Amino acid sequence: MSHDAHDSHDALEPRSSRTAPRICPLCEATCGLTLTIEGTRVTGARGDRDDVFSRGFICPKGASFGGLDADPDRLRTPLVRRDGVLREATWGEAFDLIAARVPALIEAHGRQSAGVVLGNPNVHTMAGALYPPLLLATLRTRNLFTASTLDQMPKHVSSGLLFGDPNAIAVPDLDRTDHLLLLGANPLESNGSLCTAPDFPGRLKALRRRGGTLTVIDPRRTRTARLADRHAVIRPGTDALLLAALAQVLFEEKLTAPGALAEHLDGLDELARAMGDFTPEAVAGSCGIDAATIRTIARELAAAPTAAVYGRIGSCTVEHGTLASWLVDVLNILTGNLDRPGGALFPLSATGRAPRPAAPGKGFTLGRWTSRVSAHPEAKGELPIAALAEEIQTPGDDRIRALIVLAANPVLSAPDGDRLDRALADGLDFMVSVDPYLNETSRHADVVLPPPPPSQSGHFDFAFNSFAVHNQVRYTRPAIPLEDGLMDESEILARLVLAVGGMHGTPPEALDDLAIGTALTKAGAPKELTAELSGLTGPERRLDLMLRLGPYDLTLDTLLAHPHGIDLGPLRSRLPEILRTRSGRVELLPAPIAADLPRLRGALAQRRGEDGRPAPLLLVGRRHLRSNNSWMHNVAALRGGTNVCTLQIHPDDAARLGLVDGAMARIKADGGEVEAPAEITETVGTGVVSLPHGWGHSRPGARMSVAAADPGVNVNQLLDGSLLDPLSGTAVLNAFPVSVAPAH
Ligand SMILES: Nc1nc2c(c(=O)[nH]1)N[C@H]1C(S)=C(S)[C@@H](COP(=O)(O)OP(=O)(O)OC[C@H]3O[C@@H](n4cnc5c(=O)[nH]c(N)nc54)[C@H](O)[C@@H]3O)O[C@H]1N2
Ligand SMILES: Nc1nc2c(c(=O)[nH]1)N[C@H]1C(S)=C(S)[C@@H](COP(=O)(O)OP(=O)(O)OC[C@H]3O[C@@H](n4cnc5c(=O)[nH]c(N)nc54)[C@H](O)[C@@H]3O)O[C@H]1N2
Ligand code: SF4
Ligand SMILES: [Mo]
Repeated sequence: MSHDAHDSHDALEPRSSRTAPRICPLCEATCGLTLTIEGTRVTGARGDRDDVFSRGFICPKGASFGGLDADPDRLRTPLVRRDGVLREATWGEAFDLIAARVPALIEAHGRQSAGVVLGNPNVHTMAGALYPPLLLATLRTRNLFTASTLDQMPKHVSSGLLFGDPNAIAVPDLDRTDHLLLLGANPLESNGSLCTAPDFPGRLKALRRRGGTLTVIDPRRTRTARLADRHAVIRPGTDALLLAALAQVLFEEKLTAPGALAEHLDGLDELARAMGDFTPEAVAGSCGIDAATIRTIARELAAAPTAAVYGRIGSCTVEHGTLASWLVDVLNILTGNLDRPGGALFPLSATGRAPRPAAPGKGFTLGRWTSRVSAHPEAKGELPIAALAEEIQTPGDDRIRALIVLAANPVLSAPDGDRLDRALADGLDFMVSVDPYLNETSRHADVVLPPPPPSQSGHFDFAFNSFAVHNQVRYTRPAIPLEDGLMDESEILARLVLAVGGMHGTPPEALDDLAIGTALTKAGAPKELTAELSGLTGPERRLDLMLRLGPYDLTLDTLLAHPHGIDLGPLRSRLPEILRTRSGRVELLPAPIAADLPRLRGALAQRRGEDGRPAPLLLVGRRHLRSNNSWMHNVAALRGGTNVCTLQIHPDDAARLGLVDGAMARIKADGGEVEAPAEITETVGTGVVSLPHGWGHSRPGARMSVAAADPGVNVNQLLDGSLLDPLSGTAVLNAFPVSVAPAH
């Protein structure tokens, strides 16, 4: 399976080399790669032309797979803190210590004294999909914090409220739509998010080639904006106002046409009334987009044979993130584009829930409990990660004392890293990190458990297949056998669950058997199915079961027989089967949304410079193609060029502030201040500055030598963690006020 005879005639490769397929885990596009392997080393990576989904596409990150895989800074043994110092240890010593400490802390201080942090790479590994649910079921703590509250939680909340299922996320039908209205996303750098589409750039170009149109709403002139028919430069943080105005125009000009959706909708008249105040004229001053343009965008959306509205990071991690996410779907509904080909559809993944008869569900409830210190409401079982430090530092019962961090680096990725850094250093009795690197966060752990490099792990996209623009399924086994001394991440996480749950010493397979038993019972499937499962490992057996219980009647063996994947067809309509609201209908104006609209009306008053004083500069983020969040700055081949931590600023603002290109600028905001070189550019409008995230690799005790040589600064140090989208608990990472001056 790992030897791909098909490619072995490639004349460019030395005789001793072989190739193996590997789905790329480095972003949401999930491209199929063909790795070249010499001995036990990955010496090359190219796009797999036979991959049913990615058809040979690859980006510079995928092409650097070998460099990342072989990074000498990757940890190869567990680290255990003794006498205050992290030292290499055996796996046995590491798990013994966890088993000795965590259950005792929970016994003494109660379940809430254990906290869990889940980072982004969990959605890129099989282990990260299969074991965190078991960890949470074992610990039963309410102190769960994940990267979702730095990212897409607003979308989960709006989907939960509209459709009754926070995971029912409609994706734009990129390959068939006639019109794409894209807000706050830059897929030419990010390769797409909550819209899994290998070669997103190529798919956007194809949209234009077939006569379709692309409108981009972004405060920056991004590479994606440059590809568009229209780029509207929006004032950061005001997408919800713009989207509400688009809805208002549709109602006012009688352009709403929900079509087949109409029979599934509740609250259309109430929605029309709620949008009444948000006329283009009323929002234009706030958004910085004139009323005529707003009307044109609404009319084009209504007139397109099919269209999709799609919003991402820049519309989520802002003050009105949930309202903006809700309005994206509202517009898709009002124009009849939700759930129809060419519009925005709900994918059906091979391990997803098999379609079942439409029936009223339990609905989606927010705020079933609140955080201890600031009483933040939970969303989808999570508390805002911006509140993690205070939950560790504030004395009291239920203070977090033991922290389990899986694939997360919140010291850089969440607001106010300095405070979290202190909390992790001084406030915890015990901390575990599962991470390949000793970095800004894991350096505080008492035990660090390193997963093997990606070439030594199997790959299946449990998460991204359900956000993919085309239904398909692919599985790749480890391309290289697990090296002596390393432990598969699934086994690491299984052993961790057993150790913290007081079952240390139980074989990890027992946990997989338990998960299989539970899944069978839940599905009402016969226990005998267990004996039929194939697979070499627990995770493979669990995958096999999920495929068998899934909607396509597949098995692991079928997948193994198709190393380049199986095409499961274009996206199809899934309403009303997907609805799980109490009414069994799409609830267009849910109560929590209605209750948040007055806050949005309040924002109408905050016009730019209305009081005569210059408006503060607003900071927005940006991503670079050859980077990924906080952990890829250690790959030498991906560094440099435009992948740098600079403050982008418009020439007029730079002149007014006395900043010259390349000179250091000091940026201040509520949470602190940082210094970065100014990059004077017209790609940002006046009044807007941009700093990328994931930088700031200057803390002692980390072991990322390449990253540390050019550390950059942590943009999230500008935030004090108090600015949140209230419905979702998501941190405001974009569109917050800063002051900028030359650094002396
Ligand atoms: N200002 C600002 N801040 C942001 C954002 C922004 O746009 N602006 N974006 C936010 C978003 S969208 C996200 S998702 C978060 C991400 O936030 P995090 O998830 O906290 O950060 P990552 O940098 O993705 O790194 C996660 C950690 O996983 C480790 N890792 C890598 N591969 C593996 C693996 O295979 N297994 C394990 N166990 N660990 C692994 C890395 O070494 C790193 O320590 O950041 C957020 N922060
Ligand atoms: N190369 C690379 N790829 C990545 C990542 C990475 O770090 N690097 N991270 C991955 C992750 S975890 C995620 S979640 C995805 C994110 O994928 P995207 O959502 O495409 O993220 P960004 O590239 O940050 O694009 C966000 C855009 O929003 C704009 N923006 C900022 N504020 C506003 C606003 O108020 N309104 C509007 N309309 N726009 C605004 C910014 O200028 C920026 O162009 O990318 C993933 N892929
Ligand atoms: S686009 Fe994403 S999945 Fe594809 S090669 Fe690049 S990093 Fe990997
Ligand atoms: Mo993300």
